[in-house]
Amino acid sequence: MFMDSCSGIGRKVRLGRLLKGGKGVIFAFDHGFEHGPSDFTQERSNPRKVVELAVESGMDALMLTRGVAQATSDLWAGRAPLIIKLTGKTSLRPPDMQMQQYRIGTVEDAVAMGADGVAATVYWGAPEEDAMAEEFAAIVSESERFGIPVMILAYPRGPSIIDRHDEYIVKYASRASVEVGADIIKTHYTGSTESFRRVVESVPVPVLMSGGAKTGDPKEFLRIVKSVIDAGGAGVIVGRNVFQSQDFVGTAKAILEVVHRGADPERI
Ligand code: FBP
Repeated sequence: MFMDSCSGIGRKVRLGRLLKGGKGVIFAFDHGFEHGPSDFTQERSNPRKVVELAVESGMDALMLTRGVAQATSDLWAGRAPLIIKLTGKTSLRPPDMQMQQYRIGTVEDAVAMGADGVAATVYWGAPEEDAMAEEFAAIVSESERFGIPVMILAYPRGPSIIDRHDEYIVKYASRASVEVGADIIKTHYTGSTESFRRVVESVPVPVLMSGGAKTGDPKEFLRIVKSVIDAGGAGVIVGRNVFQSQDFVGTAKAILEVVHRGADPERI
């Protein structure tokens, strides 16, 4: 028997904190950077209010940018594991530059802050795919030194991507994500339990669904979450469907029930 490397052990320990029992509901909250004020009501415009609600509702982990993590550390430290999003882009950029994410943080700073994971987006299919995949591979290499898992936001997007939710496209993006070293995949729902199961089964790492824009009917979102779990998915990484809900804590707790206890959305 060979002993595992220190960083291999660190990666397993941290992964276990993010996905308890292999499942998780991770609160995505990088929208202040990615989308800007249009995503928030005035009442929820201050990130401290939102982070406090996310922690209070028992989210398994928070995905934040470095600056928001620093400004809210008194709220999450010791209460919820942290993932630092290391890439981003604002919606203020010109339309022809919307398909490129760039670096906004380092693995070293994330580790210094006590993070259990780092994350970065790759728009598979974008003209700038090469730069993002190269950046992602560099993050994976940096993470090796620190034993911290790397999550990919695997988003098919580009002139040849007609349907971002198409099974073949999501499967390809997921496989490409494994090829560049992702430990956890966050990607789009493919529309049915059967098709999402085929995506999950095609890769050797946990796959979580990306939340997406808020659904009109909150029950509908819970049904999709249930479908992801039934498909063998490891959970969801959700932002707007929770922080744009009037009942933030109730919505978050309902999602947690479905993911961790397999609750029936019709009975919640
Ligand atoms: P949502 O659940 O709100 O979709 O959050 C997930 C997320 O990936 C965020 O991390 C990110 O800011 C946003 O979606 C990006 O969405 P889009 O690429 O559609 O603008």
